[in-house]
Amino acid sequence: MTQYPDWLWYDGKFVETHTASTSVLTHSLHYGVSVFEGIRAYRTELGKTAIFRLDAHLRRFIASARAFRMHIPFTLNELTAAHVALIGKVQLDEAYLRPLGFYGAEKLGLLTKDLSVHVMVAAWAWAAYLGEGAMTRGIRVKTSSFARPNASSGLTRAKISGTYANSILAKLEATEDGYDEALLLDSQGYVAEGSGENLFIVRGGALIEPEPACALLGITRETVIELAQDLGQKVQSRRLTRDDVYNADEAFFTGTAAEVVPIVELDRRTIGDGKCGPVTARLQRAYADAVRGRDPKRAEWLTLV
Ligand code: PPE
Repeated sequence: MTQYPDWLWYDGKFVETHTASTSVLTHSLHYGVSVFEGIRAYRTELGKTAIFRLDAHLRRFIASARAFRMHIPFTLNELTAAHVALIGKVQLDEAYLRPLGFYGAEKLGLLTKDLSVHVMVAAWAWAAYLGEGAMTRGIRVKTSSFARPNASSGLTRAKISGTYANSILAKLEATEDGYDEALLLDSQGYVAEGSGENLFIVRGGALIEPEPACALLGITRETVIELAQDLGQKVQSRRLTRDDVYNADEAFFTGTAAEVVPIVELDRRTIGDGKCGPVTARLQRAYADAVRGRDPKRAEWLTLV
């Protein structure tokens, strides 16, 4: 079980975690419309903890809500201050932060008008998302029988809890079949993303991402693209099929929780030589340097606590 710290931030105040609760008639619990983010804070070389790309995450949080016409009753500045203060309150120097915006319990029924909106932020230590050793050894992935919902059946950029019913089905299927993670295709059969990560492949020296038509626009993805370009790496975005991944020289997943994780097998096909490849390793190092304050060019990505 996760050991959550004693305090979280709830509607503008610090509240003791064991008393922070909501009604079973909470609207978001019934219909899955709540917005959330996953953010990491790292101990940096500067001797202080820093939250990585907090501004980008909070802007996506507000945009996810806005797309559902949910009004978050706190400003970007107030949310920023809440995240910074929470890290201090729980006294963690490395943490995963989870803001959640959700509708209250005034009434059920699909119309979300006149419902209150609540925001909570929790922080806890969340180590190796895809298991110990995933970063170095790499992971085994299975193509999911569940497709990622396409752009005509909902909102694909919004980070909404309900969308994760699809991710959970894919993750359950892959892990129960003995794999570490699932790869979801779009409804036409092209590669979309992992259950909680974006995908990249390396082929003939080029870094290629699947055209993100129905995937979440990951902030780690965007970070890795910028870092790759800094290193003089060519980056392309195009439609990818499963066999593009099978026959790639390297493949990896990116995500806030997962970070940069090599994929060494898809559907029992070994990718490259079955080890973390050199481009992946270089980007893992560049990412670690950025989040830990060792890359002066990227200081603007850090919110010091
Ligand atoms: N796709 C999906 C479906 C996704 O959930 C994530 C993040 C990403 C891509 C990568 O996005 P970004 O973190 O902005 O680079 N998944 C979050 C939730 C994980 C969870 O299990 O909960 C995360 O990594 O924090």
